[in-house]
Amino acid sequence: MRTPIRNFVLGAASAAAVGGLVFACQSAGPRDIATGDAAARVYVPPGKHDDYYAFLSGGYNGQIAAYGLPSGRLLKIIPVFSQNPENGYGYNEETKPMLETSHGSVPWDDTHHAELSQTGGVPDGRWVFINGNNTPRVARIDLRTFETTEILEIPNAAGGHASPFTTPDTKYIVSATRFSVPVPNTDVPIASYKQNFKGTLSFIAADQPGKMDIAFQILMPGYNYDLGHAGKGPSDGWFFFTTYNSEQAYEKLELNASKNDKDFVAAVNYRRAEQCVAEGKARPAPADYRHNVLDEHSRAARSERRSSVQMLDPRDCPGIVYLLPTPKSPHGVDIDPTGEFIVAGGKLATVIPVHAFSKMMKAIESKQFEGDLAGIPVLAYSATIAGEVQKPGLGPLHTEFDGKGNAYTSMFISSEVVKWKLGTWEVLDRIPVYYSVGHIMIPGGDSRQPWGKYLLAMNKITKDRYLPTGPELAQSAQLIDISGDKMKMLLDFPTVGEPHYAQALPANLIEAKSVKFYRLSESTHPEVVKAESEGGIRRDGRMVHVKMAAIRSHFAPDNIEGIQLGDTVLFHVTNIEQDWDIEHGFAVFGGTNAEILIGPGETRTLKWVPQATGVYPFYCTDFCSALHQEMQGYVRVSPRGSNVPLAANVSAKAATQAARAGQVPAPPAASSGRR
Ligand code: RUQ
Ligand code: CUA
Repeated sequence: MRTPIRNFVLGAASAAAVGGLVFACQSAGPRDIATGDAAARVYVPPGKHDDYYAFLSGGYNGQIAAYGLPSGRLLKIIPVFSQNPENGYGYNEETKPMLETSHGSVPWDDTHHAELSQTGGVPDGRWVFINGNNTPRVARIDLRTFETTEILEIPNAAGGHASPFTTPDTKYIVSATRFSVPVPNTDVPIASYKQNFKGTLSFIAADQPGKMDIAFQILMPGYNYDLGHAGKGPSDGWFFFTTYNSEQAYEKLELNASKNDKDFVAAVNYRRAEQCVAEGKARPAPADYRHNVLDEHSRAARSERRSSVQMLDPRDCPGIVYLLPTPKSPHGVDIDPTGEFIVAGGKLATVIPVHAFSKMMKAIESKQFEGDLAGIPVLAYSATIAGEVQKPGLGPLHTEFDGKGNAYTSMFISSEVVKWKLGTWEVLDRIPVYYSVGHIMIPGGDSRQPWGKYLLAMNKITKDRYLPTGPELAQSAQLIDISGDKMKMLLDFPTVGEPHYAQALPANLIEAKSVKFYRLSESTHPEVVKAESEGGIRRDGRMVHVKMAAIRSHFAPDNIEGIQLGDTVLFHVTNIEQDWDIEHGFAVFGGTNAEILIGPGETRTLKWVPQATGVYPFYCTDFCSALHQEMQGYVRVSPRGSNVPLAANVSAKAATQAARAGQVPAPPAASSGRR
């Protein structure tokens, strides 16, 4: 029996059982629980690769972080919904359209759930999807390039939390609204919640890159929708969502949304929904949303507006949704690898309830209904429940599976991971985690084929675990060995942002297809330069376009004159290298923008509006070569109406370097009059 080292104060002034769940940490230091050989089990020698890629959501940093496991080494931060000055994502002209929404450009979001694409119910390493929780969006990240290539806004929704979980074939990913809102959203009294507020479940066509769209939406009662997972095996064709706030409270939810003993798992027969749509039972509903795609060849994004969705009311399509009563304010809903068990994490429940899919189907056949809500049949709890895990701990949130008949559930309040057996529901083991664990992740642990060697616990609070960094401390992940009977703590590592869900898979499913550079010969960017001689400058009214090549270790052109105050300058910089990992950066003195980081073979555009006359240096920000510090140039800004001619010259130095490298020195691209 492990000694608890923490106190959790269930402190609510109201004394309501559901009042504030206040975390308290004793000052006594945590005991060393890592086992003797833990270091060797996570040690990846210099020059060796990790066995797994792990993709952790960044929470309120709006990004995804890719780590190697078991080492916990951070490999890359992939910007998704948030601008990233480090590489110019969302700042350069090519990627700005990715952040367009019906509300305008939204340069931030709250990413929650990373979800790998699947084939046959198994992660396949093509894409990882992630949701934006605030302005509901889903994004596709291409795992050949580790970049965000597509974003779809979700209309008729507010807060896309139950998202973007995938069907076993990636035909659909889903997004359910966290907050119910008027659909369509209009000016109504908040007190008319019960009458006017609705939830929606969106099924998003996802298997064609660049073509994500809302396949259909299902109109649901005005509850909060929390999480979801697709069925598989026998339950393939069904999708399960948790709901809470079946009380339909719209104020003081802490209290008012925690009154009912049970809320629901909504079971959706999406094949039936497809039929109803095909039979014309959905109605086109007005919607306003954006679809943003990064073109593979120009590597520039475009944003398009969409204005309608197919909306299905369950009353018009009986048999698409059933409600399974589930204690109490359930959070996660996780389907075991066989597809039979539906595990709900009732965050205020004292047990972990597990529904059986086969029992659910029988209950539907024999109409064991307790009633209906907004035309949706409510099944009897006793008819669907397969078992309850007794005394699992406090605050069960999320469950993952090891593929060997075991389940692992995170306990937020009692800060532990609990291992239990599917079918007998007995608790087999528990391990403390530091502290307040949210999601846990086993590579493939929500799929048909978990690679059940490690479990990663993602913790919300670290308190005394790391060197202090002022009032805000790191969040952390902890790697646990689950290959034996007893769980063994292996490693702690701080994480970026506040991770929620994560996904991981064997590295070989991604490693071999990783793109090394973008082919210059295939670039269709309108301002690409494929050789230094193609650099130049042109004026279009008050807009000046500079086309520039970047190659070790110069820019061509590197001296620019004839810019006037009031001009907007667009630097279109092409990195003409065709070599792995040779990036160049570009930043201009006084620029009110981020830098741009340009991958080999790509073109990125930095917008600059000079504010005063003078001469401004620009330089490469990425230490690319021995002569990186020489990789620079100047822009001259003259008064409005000045007679300094527009000129973009290759300096003598750059010309010599080019000649040495066997390239043709570029002639001055425009009239070369220098003053
Ligand atoms: S949900 S732990 Cu989105 Cu549990 Cu974060
Ligand atoms: Cu290019 Cu430094």
